Amino acid sequence: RVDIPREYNAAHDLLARNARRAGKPAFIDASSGQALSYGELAQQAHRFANALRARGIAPESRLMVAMLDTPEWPVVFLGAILAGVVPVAVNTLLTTADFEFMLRDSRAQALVVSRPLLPAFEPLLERVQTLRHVAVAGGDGHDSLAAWLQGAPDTPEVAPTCADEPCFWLYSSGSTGTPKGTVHLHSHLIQTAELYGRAVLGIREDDTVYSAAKLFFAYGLGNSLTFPMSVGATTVLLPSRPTPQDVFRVLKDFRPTVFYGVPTLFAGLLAEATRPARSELALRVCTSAGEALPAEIGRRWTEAYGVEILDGIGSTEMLHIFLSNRPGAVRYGTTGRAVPGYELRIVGDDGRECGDGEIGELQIKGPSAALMYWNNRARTKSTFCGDWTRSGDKYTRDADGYYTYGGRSDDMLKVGGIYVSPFEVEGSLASHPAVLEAAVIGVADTDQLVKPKAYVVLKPGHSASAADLQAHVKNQLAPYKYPRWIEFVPELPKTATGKIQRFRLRAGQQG
Ligand code: 3SK
Repeated sequence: RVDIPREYNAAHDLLARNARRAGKPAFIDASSGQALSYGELAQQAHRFANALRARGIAPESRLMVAMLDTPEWPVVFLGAILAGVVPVAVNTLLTTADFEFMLRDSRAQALVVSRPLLPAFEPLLERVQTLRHVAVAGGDGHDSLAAWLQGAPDTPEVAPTCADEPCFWLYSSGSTGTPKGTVHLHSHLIQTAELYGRAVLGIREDDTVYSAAKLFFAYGLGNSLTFPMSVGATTVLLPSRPTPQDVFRVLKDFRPTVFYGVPTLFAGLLAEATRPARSELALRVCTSAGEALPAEIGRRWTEAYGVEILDGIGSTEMLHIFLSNRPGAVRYGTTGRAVPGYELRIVGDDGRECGDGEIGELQIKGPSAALMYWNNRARTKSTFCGDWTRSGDKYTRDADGYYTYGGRSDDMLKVGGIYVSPFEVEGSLASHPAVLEAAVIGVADTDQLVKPKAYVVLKPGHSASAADLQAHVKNQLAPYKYPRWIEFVPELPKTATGKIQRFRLRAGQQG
């Protein structure tokens, strides 16, 4: 556990650690090649903090950050924290309906939105009355982020925050499709940097890092911002969706030493017809999280590129990885061992702690557990149980302390490392005029990676093709949520009380 003083501001700490590196690139935009130095980052973050003060956006109020990964993202995030304002970073892949929920739930007074994302927010600007200020990143008018920054002094003033007070929020996907505002404290960022970034990953000042997971994910936030800033390393950011070709381009052109991926992406990279040679890359270590890394993908990557993938698991609630493989001690097919500083236990359905080899729910105790879910007392109480946080993931542990993933305790799916609620996809399918009812489960593809599959019952006398239904879902929900396969069935398996038995659909897939 890292000792943190009572009076502590997370952004001030991360910037102060780099005061002597003013000329060193902190963030590089891979699309333009433009770099923001540590000196410029500090100056612009203070400008942003002063711009918030000038607009009367008071400490403890919320600011929504809906931004693509560019060097302006850390300017806004850190600047808000310097001013004591609480940034709420949101998934940019979501829909207007999702953003409306999160704006109303967080009661954010201000929003910084990247220009390409503005159309999704435009219908909300008048409708959500609590939203008073909007700055457009990448815009050029008086409401642009550039204008906010230009009009504010860079006088360094740091809000007198405490280590134990709310610092930022991330929205965690809810099992019903309603996201949960997960409130993190000022002390949490540096805890994850010390416990995982430094002690497991061995992040160093001379590293250049690139994360395919975006900054709005807890995984991406640690990977691209906290860990590199904690030691003065350099981060490469890619604003667009990382296709395998883009990722190889970044790995070749910017030669990161640390690459943080997710299993679906490693599979996609290995499937590329033309891949760079090992000598063209400068990797020393890779990480994977989001969903369990199939052993075969790990082995093939190490064979091709001579570096290990450290498979691990974290959560939005714990902020980063608490269980991970370590360099030199990787066992593919497992998620590794507890990250020192975190305690893990496996609890059976009867509430008793499991022994080695017994399956149960993984629970975590550690210094970066979120304070609560905003506006959601019931889920806060069922997830944060005293010192222990419930993961909802099933695991077994072997005699050497290595943990192996055994599925979810609920029906949630992880698709490309992002949670998808089957209920939300079912709801979208059921809103199609031809659909009577639908059930969604996760099915492994040829790389052993889980994707949504829907079983659909059509209304008598109606017809619809799989493509029609897929297009319908894509239209309503974030694009990664659509069912990759649709099977039309005469009826769904149900209990006597009418509850869908997804476990029977899953069993049908296995057998
Ligand atoms: O999905 C994960 O394993 C993860 C890792 C780090 C931080 C956050 C998450 C959800």
